[in-house]
Amino acid sequence: MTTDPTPWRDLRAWLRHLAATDRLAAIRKPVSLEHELAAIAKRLDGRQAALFLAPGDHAMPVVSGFMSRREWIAEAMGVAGSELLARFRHAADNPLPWREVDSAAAPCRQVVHDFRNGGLDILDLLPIPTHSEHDYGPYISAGLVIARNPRTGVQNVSINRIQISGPDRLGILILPRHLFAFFQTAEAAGDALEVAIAIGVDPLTALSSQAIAPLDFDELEIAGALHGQPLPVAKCVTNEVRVPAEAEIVIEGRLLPGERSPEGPFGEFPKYYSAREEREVIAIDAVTHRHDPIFHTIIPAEMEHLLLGAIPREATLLAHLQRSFPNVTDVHLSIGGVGRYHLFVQMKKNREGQAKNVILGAFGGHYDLKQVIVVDDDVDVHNPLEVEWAVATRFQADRDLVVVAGAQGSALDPSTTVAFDGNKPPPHWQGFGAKMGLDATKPLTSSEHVFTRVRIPGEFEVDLDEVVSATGTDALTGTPLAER
Ligand SMILES: [Mn+2]
Repeated sequence: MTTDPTPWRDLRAWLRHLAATDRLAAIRKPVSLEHELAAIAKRLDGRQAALFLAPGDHAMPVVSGFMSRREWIAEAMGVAGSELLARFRHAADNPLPWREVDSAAAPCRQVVHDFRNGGLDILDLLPIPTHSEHDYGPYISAGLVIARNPRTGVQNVSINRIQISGPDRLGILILPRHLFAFFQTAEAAGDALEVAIAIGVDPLTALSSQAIAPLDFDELEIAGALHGQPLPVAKCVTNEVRVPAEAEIVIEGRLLPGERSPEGPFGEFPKYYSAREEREVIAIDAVTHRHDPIFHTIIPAEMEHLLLGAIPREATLLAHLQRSFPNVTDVHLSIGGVGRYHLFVQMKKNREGQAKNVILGAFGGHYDLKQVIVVDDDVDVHNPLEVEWAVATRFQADRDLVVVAGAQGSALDPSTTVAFDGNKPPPHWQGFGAKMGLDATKPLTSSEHVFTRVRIPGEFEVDLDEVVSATGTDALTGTPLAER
C-alpha cells in the first residue's frame, strides 16, 4: 500500500486545491454569524466548500464543508474511493510518531493573545457562528481537543462540541471516553487538565481525530501515517500539550477541577438537540494563530460532520468483522442512519446462516449500531437503493430478522427515551434500546433464474459517445439538420 507523502500538508493547501477545481465557493458579501453563515454553508454542503470572507464583524474568514464528500477525503489520501477504508486502517495499524518543531517558529503561534492577565474576549478574536435554531449560542464545532494522560503523558485527540460561556470560559461535552478518563484522573488529584483546541487543520488530521483507537494511542500518529510523513507538532505557549504546528488557530486552556456549569442545548448529529445540562468547564489561557488565520466550522448533522464520524468507524467495523468473517467484503454506515446507526455489510456468503452471525458480530463492534443489513457481494453497499432492493427481494421478516431487546445504544437517539417520564431517562438508562438485523442475502442454491439478477449484455460496455448523435440529425424525422 502506498505511503507516498500526500501533497496537502495543511488546510490552506487543501483549500487552494479545492479552489483550483471549482469546489470552493467564496462568499464576499457580509453574512451574520447567527444562523446566516450556517444556512449558506448547509445549502452548499456536499457540492462546494464555503469560504466566508466577511463573517460578522470579523476580518478572519470562516470555512466549512471542505470534506463533505467521500471522494474528496479519498482524494486527500491519494487513493481511489474503493481504497478509502483500507488506507485508513493501514494508517491506524501503522502509526507514525510526530516530529516536534521549534515552537517559536510554528505557524500556529505567529500571533499570541495571552488571556492570563484578563481583559480579552474570545468572541472579539474569533468569528464563532451560532448554527441551529435552538442552539444556546456560538459553538466551536470543529475544534480538535488535545490533552495528555496525567499518568503516562500520552496525548489524546477528539472533537468535542464547545460552547462559548463567557469571555474566557468554555463549556464542553465530554463523552465517557479517553479525554473523560484523563480528566477524571486529574480531577481526583484536585488538578486541572491542560488542553489545547486546534481549529483549522488539514482533512487527514481532522479525520484521524475520529479514529476508534485504544487509550494511550495518540491519534496525531495516525495523521502522520495518512500523510506519509511525521506530523510536525509544536508545544503550546502556556502548557505542555503538543498541537499540529500547521493549525490555523489554537486555544490553550485548562479543564477546571470541581467546576461544572450549564452547556447546551445544541443541535447534534442525529438532527436533534441535546439538552442543557451541567457539564465540564474550560478556562482559556491563550489564543494563538497564524497571520491571517482561517476559522473552520462544521455544520452539525451535515455531510462533513457525518462523514468524519462514519469513515473511521467503517474502517474499524470492517476490520472487526473480518477478524471473524474473512468473507465480509465491505461495509457502509448510511447517511440516512446519520453515519452511526445503520450499517450495511457486504459478504460472500458460503454457508447458510452466516449472515446472522455477522449481524451479531457487528453489534458487538460498536454500541451505536442499531440496525445491520447484510447483503451479498453483487449488491453495492454504498448505494442505499441497491440495499433496499436486496431487502425487498431477498428478505422475509419471519425467517431473516434478528431482534435483540434491551441493549445499549446511542444516548442521542431520541426514540430510546419514550418509556421515561418526560422523555428524560436517568444517565444509566440513556441509550437503552433494541437492535435489529436483517439478513438480505439470497440462498446459496436456487432453481434456475429464481435469483438471477436481470442484466442486459453490453450495458456497461456500450460507448454512448459513439452511438448517440448529439447533433446533425433531427431526432423525429431522421433528416440531417443541415438539410432542413
Ligand atoms: Mn483516543
